[in-house]
Amino acid sequence: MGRDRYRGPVANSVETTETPAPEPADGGPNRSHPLALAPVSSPPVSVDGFVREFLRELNFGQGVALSASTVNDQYLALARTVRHYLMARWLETMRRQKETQAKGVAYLSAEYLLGRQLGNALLATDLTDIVADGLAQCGIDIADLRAQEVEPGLGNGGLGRLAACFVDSLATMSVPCIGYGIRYEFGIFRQTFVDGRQVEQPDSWLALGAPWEFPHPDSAQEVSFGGHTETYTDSDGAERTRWVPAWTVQAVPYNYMVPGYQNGRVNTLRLWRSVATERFDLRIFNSGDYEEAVRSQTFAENISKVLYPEDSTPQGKELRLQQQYFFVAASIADFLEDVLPEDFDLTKLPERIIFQLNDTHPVIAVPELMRVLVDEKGLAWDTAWEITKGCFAYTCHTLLPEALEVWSVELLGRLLPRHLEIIYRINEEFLEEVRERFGDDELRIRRMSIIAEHPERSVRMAYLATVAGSKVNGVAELHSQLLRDKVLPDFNEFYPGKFTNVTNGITPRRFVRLANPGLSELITESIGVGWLTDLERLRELEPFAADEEFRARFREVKAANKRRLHAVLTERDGVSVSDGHMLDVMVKRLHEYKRQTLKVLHIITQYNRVVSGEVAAADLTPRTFIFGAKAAPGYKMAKDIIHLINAVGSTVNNDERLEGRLKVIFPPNYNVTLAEKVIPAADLSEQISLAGKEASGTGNMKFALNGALTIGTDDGANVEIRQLVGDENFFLFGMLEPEVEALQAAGYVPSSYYESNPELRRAIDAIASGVFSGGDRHMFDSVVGNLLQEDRFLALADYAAYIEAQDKVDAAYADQEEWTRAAILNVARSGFFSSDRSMRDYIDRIWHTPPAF
Ligand code: 26V
Repeated sequence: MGRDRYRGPVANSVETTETPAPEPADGGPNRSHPLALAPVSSPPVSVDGFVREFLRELNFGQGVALSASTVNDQYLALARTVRHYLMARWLETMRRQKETQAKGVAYLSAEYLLGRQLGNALLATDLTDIVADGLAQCGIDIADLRAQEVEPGLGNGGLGRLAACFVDSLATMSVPCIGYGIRYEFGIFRQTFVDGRQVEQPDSWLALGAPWEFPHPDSAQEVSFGGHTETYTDSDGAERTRWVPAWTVQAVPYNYMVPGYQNGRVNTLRLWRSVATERFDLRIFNSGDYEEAVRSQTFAENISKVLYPEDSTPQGKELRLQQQYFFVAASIADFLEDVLPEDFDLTKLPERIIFQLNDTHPVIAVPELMRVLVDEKGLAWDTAWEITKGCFAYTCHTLLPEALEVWSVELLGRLLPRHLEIIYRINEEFLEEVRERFGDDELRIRRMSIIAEHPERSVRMAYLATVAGSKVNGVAELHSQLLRDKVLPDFNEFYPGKFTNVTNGITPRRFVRLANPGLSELITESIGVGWLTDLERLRELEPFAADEEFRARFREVKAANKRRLHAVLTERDGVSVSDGHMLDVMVKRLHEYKRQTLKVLHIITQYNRVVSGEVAAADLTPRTFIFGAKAAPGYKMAKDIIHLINAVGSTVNNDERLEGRLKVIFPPNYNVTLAEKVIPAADLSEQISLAGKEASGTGNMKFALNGALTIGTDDGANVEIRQLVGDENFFLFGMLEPEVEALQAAGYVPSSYYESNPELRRAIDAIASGVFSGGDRHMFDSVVGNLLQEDRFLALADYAAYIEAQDKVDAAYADQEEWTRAAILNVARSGFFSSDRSMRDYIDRIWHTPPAF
């Protein structure tokens, strides 16, 4: 399959080219040709040099003259030109990695929410100004080309964006990393609203061209499914097992550059696409059954067709398990066969690689590595298990019990029969160890078994990951503690030292430097360069909080960011951001535990205060509320809440009694691109999940680093944000996690809060009486009924505290000098939340992968 690789000298300095090797006798490519050995050169770094390269790409790559080119032609040509500037670094990174075989990370993630690539590539190469100048000479505004890029939305939310931040940080810190994942043809759906209700459209992110990817169909891996297993005796007389699969697909790798920030390193993200195997197809084609052959092709290509848009409730869908196995099997084979040298001693594998499991989605990699080592490489089970345990670590991203993945034994056995056998054996040996330690404590055995018996026999993927992983981490202090104490306490007792915390982080390159150039410039002017790769240096901004002139400039940056957002939203959705308003923002997936309804109740409360005459409109702090949220297409309550938000918005926005002092904006299709415009403009960050439910949150960090103040519960990373920025610079409200538990244990009755709090009652009554639905009293029955009867996430119990905190926000905002001081301190004290720091924690405590060069 064209797998032969270049096997000539590895050095590619010009000196080695003085005595060129002779032409190969067979007339094949002369791989020792001096020009082939010379380092790939970057295009000249000058405006003229850039223009030449750009026009060459436009003419020869895109096949159009400048005068005839569309914006998309220009964007594609620009993207390809910019990637030329990264190419030499990429090839050099690969060459050195091959040479040194330094230990690296293989990040296994079903999702990467990358965001647009162009701006990041320009930043990494420090070419932004040259390119802008060169394009201007061609009569092109770089902003128009940036706007042309469709972001690859290959993730749902926090977990996918985290993966993207992590690979950025590893490249910037010169740590060897290969990110493995799936090249979905359709990423997260495009959200539109029809009469205020969410309607999903396919995300055709590839339709206009994909200039950042490098397909390598010749390096495809085969991935098999189904069939049965057989035992046989090998030539040494040993009893062995082989898997006889029923069908096979090809996994084609698509490589993406992951450039470090101006450090000469470019790591690789390798996403797999499924296509039908030639062999399989040909057999059927030759048998004359054309239709069946086409069907099988479609079937194979389905695997990487679409990202599952659920982000909390696993549906146990067969295609999803196929996706999971597809990408990890391809990745492990790729690593063992194509990345490692041929003669590699597999017992040394843990010294060379750590496979990081991003949640349970890739956990089927554990039995897959065992299968490869035992069945294919012929290692003894115990040897293979020792290797496997040294090669995996597991990150858990949730606390919701319903989000913990399980796969029915029936499905797993049908799709991956050999893997099920391996899981059974791992479980058997694990439970044996548990028995040795605790005796025949059957209750404990049942609790800890990787195989659950009820409601149907199934495999608990989090348990499998915990047993196999060298470390298990949560994503914020509180989350990790709850993971140890509440979710996996038996395992914590059984494996002392295995559990650890790594608090999440975000990349300051994208979320400060690119998203907020105004603030970045102000920071650099004040504390100098260097903070972007050493974010704790933001501490040096602290004294500036007391400087009136600095505060004025900081406010001007915020105001400019609001104007920029206004321009974006006007162009995108035809809505305007009112001047002089506080910008109060809640952007995240729509989920009941995140409590968007609480935010809605606050808006309605303010509305009612004016409409009832209790508060004069003129006395309201002018606020614009911005929501951004996608609901999983099958999550009815989440979609009903979206409908409610839009309905409240249109009522509030059109009620003249408010004199324009409250405004609700809900731009559809919130994504990374929009986040980069919304977050820098925000004054107030809404982080109001029920305590104990949000594992970490990462939006919360982005807001703090961009100078918004947080109103939040004691949940996830909010806890650490508040500790760092100081109580006085954070609006804390709501029950603490133990109080939540106590209330639930005592029997929570939401209606009692409704009965006893007149303002809450009035807000809910307004929904129920049709104020926001043109008099229709039933439009929002589901939401109202749910709040009054169930309210699983205790929104009503936290309502009073929330409103009180919001009133404090209004009072605080009235003093702009004090507010600005607090905002500056939020920036100065949030350097901890750089994903560079997260990476350092993983490296020191879990991976042991030092920087390579
Ligand atoms: C979970 C599932 C469950 C099975 C069905 C499909 C599916 C797809 C994605 C996910 C991931 C949801 C988990 C997630 O995104 N967790 C978030 O991770 C963030 C990064 O650690 C963290 O900040 C958020 O608090 C956490 O909700």
